[in-house]
Amino acid sequence: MPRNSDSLNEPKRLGQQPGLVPEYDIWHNSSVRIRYITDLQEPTEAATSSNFLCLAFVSKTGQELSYFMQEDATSTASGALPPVADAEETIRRLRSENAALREDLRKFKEKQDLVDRHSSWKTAMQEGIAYSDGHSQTSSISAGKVLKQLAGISKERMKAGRIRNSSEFDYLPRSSDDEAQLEADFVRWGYCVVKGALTEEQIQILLDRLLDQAEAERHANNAIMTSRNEQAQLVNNLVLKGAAFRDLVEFKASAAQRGPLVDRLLTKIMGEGFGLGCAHGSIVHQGGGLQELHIDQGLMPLPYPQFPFGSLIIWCFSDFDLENGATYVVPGSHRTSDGQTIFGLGANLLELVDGEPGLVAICAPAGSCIITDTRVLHCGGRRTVTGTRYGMRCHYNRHFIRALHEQSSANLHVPDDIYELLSDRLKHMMGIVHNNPNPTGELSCRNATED
Ligand SMILES: O=C(O)CCC(=O)C(=O)O
Ligand SMILES: [Fe+2]
Repeated sequence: MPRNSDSLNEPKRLGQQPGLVPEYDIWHNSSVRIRYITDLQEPTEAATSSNFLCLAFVSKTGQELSYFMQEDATSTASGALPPVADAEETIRRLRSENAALREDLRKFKEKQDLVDRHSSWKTAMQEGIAYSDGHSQTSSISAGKVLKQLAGISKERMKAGRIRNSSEFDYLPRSSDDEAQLEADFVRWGYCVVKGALTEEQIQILLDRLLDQAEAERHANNAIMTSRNEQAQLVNNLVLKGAAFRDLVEFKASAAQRGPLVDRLLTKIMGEGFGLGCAHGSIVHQGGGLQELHIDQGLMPLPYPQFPFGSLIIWCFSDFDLENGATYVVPGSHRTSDGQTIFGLGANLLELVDGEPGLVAICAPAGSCIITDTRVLHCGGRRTVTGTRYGMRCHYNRHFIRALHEQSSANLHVPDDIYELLSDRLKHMMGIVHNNPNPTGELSCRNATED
């Protein structure tokens, strides 16, 4: 679950540049070069201003002309930007980066083919240890490289009006309280929507606490703003921030009337004793919320087994739909009917995004709980109307997996007064249970025998 991915991946709008495209965004990641190794041809036009390179691309069908501005790679987000050398040189550089990425992908594919061929012991032994790249935390075979295919796509599709509401597809999950239906939806589409998971009163209690906490964090100058211009705020580590959140995290019916049902479904997904990855409040104002498409088990090296490592659930305190800022999802991108995980080195993710039903906005009325498979492609969607989308996102992991991001350290720094308030189950979920408060330390018989 990428934290702060809004701020990392969202384009930075730097204002108007006369003589170039009338309005443009600049990606901080490498969407330009990625884009033309996937569905677009090489750049057909180029123009430079003092700071930016503008590239024009024609899609394979020849129908769409898209413009991208690329910030000079050596520039910083703030302060003066150095001039781009010239268009030809930059295109040459992009071409060579493109070639390197193609080579990367070719190697990945080769590796995948090797796995598919059930390589012999001889080849496996010759290849040596290749479970990671030996230095980075996520390894060279992490999901990140595969996901680069999709850089910029959520924004592009959103801007082009190509994302439809899930309610337009009669076969996609609707909010339901029928447990068998919820299971079927989850298996088929990689998510399901629990109807009336929270009563109106329960929403009010959670929302009041969230708003109060969020405002106080802004006043204390330690608010986490995840979209530019303060269009979204993330209130992290909610287990430390209120009894209502703690009760919700452990599915008490007093906090969420259908909490026990959600708990049962999650136990079927991850087995008993699953842990808490993180628990966040998500506040999305108009213009905020957009993330890059991703999966929520991306730190796990590939290839994946036939089950998800966890589940991200979203308690909706407001209505979710395309305009209100719904979660975008590619339904069915998590697995095939015979149980194989789709996400992998050779996967053509763009084909899934462009397929049927493709990328859709999950419609979920306030009070619903969206439960997702960590393998399904999805991202936060932009709220385009006035007002605010409120929700709480909780990520749960299988028992043996460590908590994510700041939660993993927050779990270890629980103030004593809060620790006293935590139930046994919460302590277990957070990985801070004292199963042996008096562990045996270093022992020796030597002194005893000498005496
Ligand atoms: O807030 C949302 O709609 C989705 C957020 C998400 O995907 C994430 O934080 O991993
Ligand atoms: Fe996510």
